[in-house]
Amino acid sequence: MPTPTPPTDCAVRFDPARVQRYIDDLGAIGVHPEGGLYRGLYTPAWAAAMDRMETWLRELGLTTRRDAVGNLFGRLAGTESARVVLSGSHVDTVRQGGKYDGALGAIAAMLAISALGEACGPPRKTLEVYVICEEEGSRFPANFWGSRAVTGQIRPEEPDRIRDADGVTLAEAMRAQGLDPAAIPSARRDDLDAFVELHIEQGRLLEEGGYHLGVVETITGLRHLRVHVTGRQDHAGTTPMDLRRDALAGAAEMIARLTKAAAAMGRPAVATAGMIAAQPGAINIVPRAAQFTVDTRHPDPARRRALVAEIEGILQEVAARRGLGLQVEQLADHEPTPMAPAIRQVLAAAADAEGLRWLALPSGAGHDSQILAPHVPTALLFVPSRDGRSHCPEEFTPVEQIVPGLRVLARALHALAY
Ligand code: HGY
Ligand code: MN
Ligand code: MN
Repeated sequence: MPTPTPPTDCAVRFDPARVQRYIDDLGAIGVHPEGGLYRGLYTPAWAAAMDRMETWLRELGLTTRRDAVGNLFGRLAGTESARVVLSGSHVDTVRQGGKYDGALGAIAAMLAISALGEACGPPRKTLEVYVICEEEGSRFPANFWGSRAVTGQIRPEEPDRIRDADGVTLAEAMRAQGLDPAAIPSARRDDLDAFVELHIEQGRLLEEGGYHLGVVETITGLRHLRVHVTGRQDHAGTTPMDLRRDALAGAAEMIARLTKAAAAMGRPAVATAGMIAAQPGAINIVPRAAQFTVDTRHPDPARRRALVAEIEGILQEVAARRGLGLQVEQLADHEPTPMAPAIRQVLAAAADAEGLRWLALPSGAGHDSQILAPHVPTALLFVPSRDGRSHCPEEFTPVEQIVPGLRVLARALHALAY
C-alpha cells in the first residue's frame, strides 16, 4: 500500500471560514424545536439535507448519483481504473443531535476530493464522495441502512417489517421519497478498493492528550436490546408491597444492576438504558408492563461476551424473583471491528507528513466504517470533540481542529487514488 506522496505540484489547502460555512449551512437543516438537530431517515429534513449536499457536489464539479436507498455519491472519474476509493459519512442525525456527527465526514470528503481534483487533476483510480443516507437508527430501529445496502446486507423482509414510532414501514417511507424497496439489491457495490471516513471522536481522549487526530484501531462491539417486562396492574394504595408484580419497579432494578455491572467491569465497558416506557402510566396504578432499551458495548470480543452474558443473567434473575414476565428483543448485534492496517498506515503516514500528533485508539461509537470494513479495506480518522460531547446540541469541534483532518484526508486519498 502506498504511503502518501505529499501532493507536491498540487498544493491542497483549505480555507477555515469556507469549511465552517458548509458545516453551518448543513447544520441549519432539521433544527429540533427543543434544541439541536433531527434528520431522521426519509423525513423532509433528511431530503433537504441530501438535496443540499447534491447541489454542493455539482457546484464543485463532481458527477452525482443516488442509489436505491437514497445514498448520494459524488464522482471524480479516474483515468486508469474504474475501481473506486470512497470517502464520506452519514447525513442523518440522532434526535437533538449535533451538526458534526456524520455531516462533517460527508463535507470533509466533498472538500478533500474536489480540492484534489482542482489541484492535482483527475486521479488514477476513481474517487467518490459517499453521502450516507442513514447510520443512527434514530427513526427506524434499523441502523447502518445506507452501508448495509452498499454491502448487500439488507434482509428482504426488513423494508416491510421495520416500522417507526408512528407505524410507518421503511418501505412506505422509501416510496414517499420516490424510492423502490424492490430495487434495494441494486445498491450493492463490488467496485470499492478502499473506504476512509473522517468523523468526530465523540469522546475525550484526543482533547485530554493534546492530539490533533485519532487513527482508529478497532470499532467497539455493540448489542442493542428492547426488554419487555410484564407484571400485574393493581391499585397503588391498597396492594401490599409483598403482593405486587410491579413491572416498572422490576425494570428499574434491572437497569440499576446492569449499569452497575458495566461500571464494575471498568472502562471502556458501557451499558445504557436510553429509553423507557410503562403502562398504563398513571400515578396511582401499579404498572402492568414496562419496556426499556439496552445499549451494551466493549471493543474486546471476550469482555463483550462476558458483559452481555452478565446482563442477560440480571434480567432473568430479577424477573424470576419478582414473578414478572420477560421478553428480550435483540435489535442489533455487531462484533468489534478492526480497521485495515494498510489503510491505517496511509492515514498515519499522512499525519506524520503534516507534522501532526496523532493517537491510535478504539472507537466507542459505532460507524459506517464497521459495516464496510469486512468487505472493503477501511480506516477511520478522528478529529477532537470539545469536552468529548456528542449526540447533543453542545457537540462542537473548532474549525482549526478540523482543517488538519482535512489535510490528512486529502493526502491519504491522494496516496490511494493518484
Ligand atoms: O451509537 C453510535 O455509536 C453511533 O453514533 N450511531
Ligand atoms: Mn452518532
Ligand atoms: Mn456518526
